Amino acid sequence: MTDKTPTPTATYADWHAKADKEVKGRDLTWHTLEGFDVKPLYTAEDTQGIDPGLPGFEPFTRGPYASMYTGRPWTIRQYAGFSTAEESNAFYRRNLAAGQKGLSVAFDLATHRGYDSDHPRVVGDVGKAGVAIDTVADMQILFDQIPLDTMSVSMTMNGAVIPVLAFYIVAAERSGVSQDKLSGTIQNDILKEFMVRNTYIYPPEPSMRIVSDIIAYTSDHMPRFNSISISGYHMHEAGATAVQELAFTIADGKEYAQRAMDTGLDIDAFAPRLSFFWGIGMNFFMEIAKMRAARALWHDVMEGLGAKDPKSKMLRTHCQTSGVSLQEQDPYNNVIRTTIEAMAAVLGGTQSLHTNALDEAIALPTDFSARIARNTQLVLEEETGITNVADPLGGSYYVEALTAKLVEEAKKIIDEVDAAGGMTKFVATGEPKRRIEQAAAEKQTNVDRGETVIVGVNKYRRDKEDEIETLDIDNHKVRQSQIARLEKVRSQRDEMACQAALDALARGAGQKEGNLLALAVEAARHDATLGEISSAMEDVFGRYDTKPTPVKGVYSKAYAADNRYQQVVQGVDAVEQRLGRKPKIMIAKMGQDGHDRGANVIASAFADMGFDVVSGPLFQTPQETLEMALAEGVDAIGASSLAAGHKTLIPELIRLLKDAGRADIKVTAGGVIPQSDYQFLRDAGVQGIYGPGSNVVECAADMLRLLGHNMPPPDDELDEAAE
Ligand code: MLC
Ligand code: 5AD
Repeated sequence: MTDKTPTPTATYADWHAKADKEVKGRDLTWHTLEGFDVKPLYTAEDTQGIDPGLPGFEPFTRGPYASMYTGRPWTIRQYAGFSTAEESNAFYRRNLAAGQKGLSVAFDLATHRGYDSDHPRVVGDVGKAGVAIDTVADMQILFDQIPLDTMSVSMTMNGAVIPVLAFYIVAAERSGVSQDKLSGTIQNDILKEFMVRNTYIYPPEPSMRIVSDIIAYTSDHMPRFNSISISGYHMHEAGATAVQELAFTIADGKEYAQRAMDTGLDIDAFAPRLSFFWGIGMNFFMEIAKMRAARALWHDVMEGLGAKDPKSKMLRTHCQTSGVSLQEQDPYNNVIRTTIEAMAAVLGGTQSLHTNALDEAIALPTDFSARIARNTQLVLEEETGITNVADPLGGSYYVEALTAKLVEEAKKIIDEVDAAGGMTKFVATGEPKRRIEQAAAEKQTNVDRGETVIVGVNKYRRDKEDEIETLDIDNHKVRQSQIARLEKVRSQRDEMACQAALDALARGAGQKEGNLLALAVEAARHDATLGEISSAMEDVFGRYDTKPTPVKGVYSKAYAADNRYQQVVQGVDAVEQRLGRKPKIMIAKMGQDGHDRGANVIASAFADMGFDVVSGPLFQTPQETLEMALAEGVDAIGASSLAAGHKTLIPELIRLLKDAGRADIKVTAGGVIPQSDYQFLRDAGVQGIYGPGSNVVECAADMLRLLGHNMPPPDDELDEAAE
């Protein structure tokens, strides 16, 4: 045996020399998107002076609970909601019977943005990307036969957070469960909405008051309820690096805590019920380290704010595997990706987890895809033994060194935010959004150029894809049934009492006194609708709008030496010569879908390639898109849709263009669009459809062809033709 024992005296330098020889001097450093130079080996030298402590003890780097999963596994909490309350309720109950442990409600975009289902702006959105909720009656149906005193329920709601939480409280009350018994979480994280998710309603200041009012109300009346889910997930999905996600999210948390303290609350009265939410992508160890770094950072921030209770300094989190990491092409690969991401979340010590379904890039989950997603967690929990040791990666040289590095880099940004006067002010400068968009564009160029490999997309691509079954929702039917229930509720309520409660809410909003949630609970008891409660506040606060500002220069820099890119640039030049002006395209976002990463990437890239690009604002109606397109004199409109409104909104736009005598304006569609809808859209007049994984340069080449330019096919097609 002894002759096989490695010499304990070998040093890092010895190893380096040996490895160098093996790879003939090739540099093995990995340059991550965070700007880290990850070495090919980590040793005890890299963790000198680092002591991560123990799980359940400050600073909680190794986990919030001492026993972690050895005592209780994480909560399997699948985010879901679609169509009507009846259908979503049935889906929840099927899932709970099959092993899911907690609920998590996805609301439709009409609900998010504070509109009742009968509002003309939301015709394409009702019931599509989540469940439609207009009244307490809907909420009662949503939780029918689900015991709200024992089931923890997360609700992803930020814009219309006041009416939704009020409805939940009143629905529980009507089922005999008082609010002090309710356990769960309301997302209530508005700052990241202004940065990335875009389902805000009111301007930042009144929105921040709403957050504080909810924290105050729940700390008074709902001791088991988490008042907020401070979310990095959406930054991650928008393309943020791990450092950005960490720093901006922890800084958001600090801002909320500060604001709540400013209203006179004691930090230890509310901080134990602040919770977090991370996105978990494919950079396996980075994601694990990110979760550990977050706990250490939050501990320090809360201590800095004067927290005494260890629970106030203990970061608890939900995680969701990454949606953008999943692909339309070869979709069964998504099961593998999700499994790996789920493992990272678990090894990072999450308290609650959603695993995405394999059809993520195409549509909402079916029963089939939801089952596999859920089973991914059940298998991890029950078959692998991962739960039998708390923080099994603690002490790994690499993980500990990465954790420390992430803490160090995130702290720099948090200091910068502090210097700018806190996150509300920093968000208002547009700087975090700009940095995230910059990172997203860089990430996309890496993928387009094949430096970041995505199996089945930019490498090992199949010639022909299998069709998979997807969920389709009959949006008209859902809307009709919602409208019928709205009418019934309105006709049966005590109108005078309802109006009086709404007036009191509006007064509370105007006078900056009274708790808005308490006032809304009263209105909900009198069956005021979600739209009515929202507009009572909107009348005072106003509705907030932002203008998209796509970043410049990322593509032109990354592609400076790329032939195909240069061909497109020359094509754009040629079209410009012919027209006497640059070809002009509008990137349109119609409906209440606020996912703008794709639209921004396309706008940035097309502008870099020489197109004149008009970025339409979020939330347009087809009529507003038409008017803007005509006023701007565009040649084509690229409609970006990620929330399933495409079958309603895009054909409507094309019809309006025809009616206006401008059928010559080309319309293309991009985003999350199932293959099975392609023919429908083509029949409606859509001239190009670009799903996830589309190469942006090829999209531009196609656009030139649509504009009548004789664009050569890409090189790989030429290669194939030659074979
Ligand atoms: C846990 N407990 C333990 C323990 N582990 N007790 C002893 N030993 C252990 N090892 C106890 C806890 O103290 C707690 O009790 C109870 O068990 C539950 O544990 P938890 O850790 O609080 O888990 P959970 O209830 O699941 O809460 C997790 C959470 C919460 C704190 C992160 O905020 C949450 O569920 N968030 C989910 C957010 C979510 O689903 N968001 C979806 C977003 S989708 P007690 O009594 O102390 O409470 C989205 C997409 C989009 O945003 O954009 O639309
Ligand atoms: N049901 C299930 N998952 C959903 N997601 C969004 N809406 C729903 C829904 N109604 C998931 C997707 C998406 C992320 C934001 O949340 O994974 O990428």
